Amino acid sequence: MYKPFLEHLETELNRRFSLQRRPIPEGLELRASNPERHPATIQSWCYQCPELRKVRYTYIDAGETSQILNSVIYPSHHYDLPLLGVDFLSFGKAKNLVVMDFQPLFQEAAYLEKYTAPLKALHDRYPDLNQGLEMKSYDANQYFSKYLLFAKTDPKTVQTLVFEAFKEYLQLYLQLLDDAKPLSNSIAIQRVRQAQKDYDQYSAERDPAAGLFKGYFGHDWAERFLYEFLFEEAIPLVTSVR
Ligand code: BLA
Repeated sequence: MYKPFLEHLETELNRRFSLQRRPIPEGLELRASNPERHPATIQSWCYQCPELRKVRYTYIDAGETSQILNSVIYPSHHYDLPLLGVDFLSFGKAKNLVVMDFQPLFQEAAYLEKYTAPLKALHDRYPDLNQGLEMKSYDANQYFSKYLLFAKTDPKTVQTLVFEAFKEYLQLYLQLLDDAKPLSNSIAIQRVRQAQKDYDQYSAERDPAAGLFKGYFGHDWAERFLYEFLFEEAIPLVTSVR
């Protein structure tokens, strides 16, 4: 379902950057579930280059049951740009959830104006992908912009409209990155570093995928995947004292 998206992302990134592999901790790069229970594989890729500190994407293939593409681009700490967040999920034919945003590191008006206002025109061209859905796990006012794509849709729309929107959002994001001037002030750089770290902590604690990872791949693997790969700067909360 989302393989063409993954291929497009890979092609565009490789066209613009000289990406180097960024190591994925042992055992987390590829994993298969117990095929007798619910067959699924999860595979991840991770890269870096001078402009991008961490580019990661993950594909879950559970055949007809679920197809998921999740990706986050973290720019270098020298750029205060939003992160690019992508979460495309299909469960059977019936449930297709697509989310994509320039995820702001800060919520100050001037920052939002600078980095998310350019998205508005694009956003407004995809009314069918902006359904004003309510978020249950996340707070829409933290690390999300007003111009995200957030929709429940059908497989046909995924292959057409969502794919178009994905390409355009990615293109605009890479354009913003091209135009960005690196920060030189060490306090400003430190602030970006902290904000990216806070994003990891926030996301690890709220990720609605945790249950899905546990169901397919087991509790221990799921915890490692969340805290050692997806959101490696997050510190696990102590959830039980024995
Ligand atoms: C929702 N994302 C979800 C859900 C799952 C995932 C299982 C719940 C779907 C449901 O409602 O049944 C899946 N999340 C994943 C996977 C990974 C992950 C597979 O991190 C990692 C491999 N989520 C993101 C990013 C964005 C994002 C980068 O990881 C930003 C675009 C958004 N996901 C997002 C939102 C929801 C969601 C807004 C809806 C949750 C809500 O209602 O609060």
